[in-house]
Amino acid sequence: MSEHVMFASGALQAARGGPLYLQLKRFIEDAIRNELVHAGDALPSERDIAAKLDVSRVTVRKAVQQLVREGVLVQRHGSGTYVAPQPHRVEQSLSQLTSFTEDMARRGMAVRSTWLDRGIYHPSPEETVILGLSATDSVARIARLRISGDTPLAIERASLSARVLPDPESIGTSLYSHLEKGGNRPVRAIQRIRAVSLGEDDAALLEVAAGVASLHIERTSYLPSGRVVEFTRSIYRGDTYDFVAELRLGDGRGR
Ligand code: 16G
Repeated sequence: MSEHVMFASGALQAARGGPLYLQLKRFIEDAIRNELVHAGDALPSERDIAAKLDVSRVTVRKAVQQLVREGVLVQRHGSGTYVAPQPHRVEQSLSQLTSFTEDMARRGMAVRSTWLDRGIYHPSPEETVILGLSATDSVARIARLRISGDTPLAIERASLSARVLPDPESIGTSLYSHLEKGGNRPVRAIQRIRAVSLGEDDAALLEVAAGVASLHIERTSYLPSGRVVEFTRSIYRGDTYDFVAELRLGDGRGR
């Protein structure tokens, strides 16, 4: 790939802004995203990249090392640096209330979960307030690592009133289909999304480096009666998920 247009001189200009090594890092990420280079392709040598782009070898090394840490590139001893297999990106609509299982089924992707926890607990003050529990109520907590194929995509930690989910052991693969059977499937939800960098434990579960960017999502789901049925905190891998919202021109235009 040493003759690859990706590293034509002046190419870095398109990725302007921030320290040079971060510009180069972004530039390589964009090239992978735009399929200018593919999984398994070898990167030119550090010296070639530095010469072509007119940057120092230290800059190239820093960018490459960071991408190796994030799993975007792999280094094979003695043979060079390659583009790592890229996870399949998943799009989730922000206007439909769907479950993880349904999202994946729509894309024909196989899904499985590893249970991290499931049981009945004494609720935290936060769970009591959000789920509208009374002093004597218990809470059902389920925590799962959600996996598609071989790729862990998300960690989901859900709390529900134990009245709604008295036996967390009985959930099969889908929480929502289990709730549906009992007439408790949510019909509406509020979702709050923010960026976080992954702590060590969550990063290990998601098989990425600690500190990489991910999406923290809180979903509060409601029954037709207006009662909260589920409060879930999820961590989605930033490199595998796109959340897509359809926007329409609103009434507040020009006000
Ligand atoms: C989604 C929901 C989660 C819900 C789960 C049920 C987000 C961010 N989260 O992953 O709140 O508990 O679906 O999925 O979308 P399941 O029915 O496959 O267990």
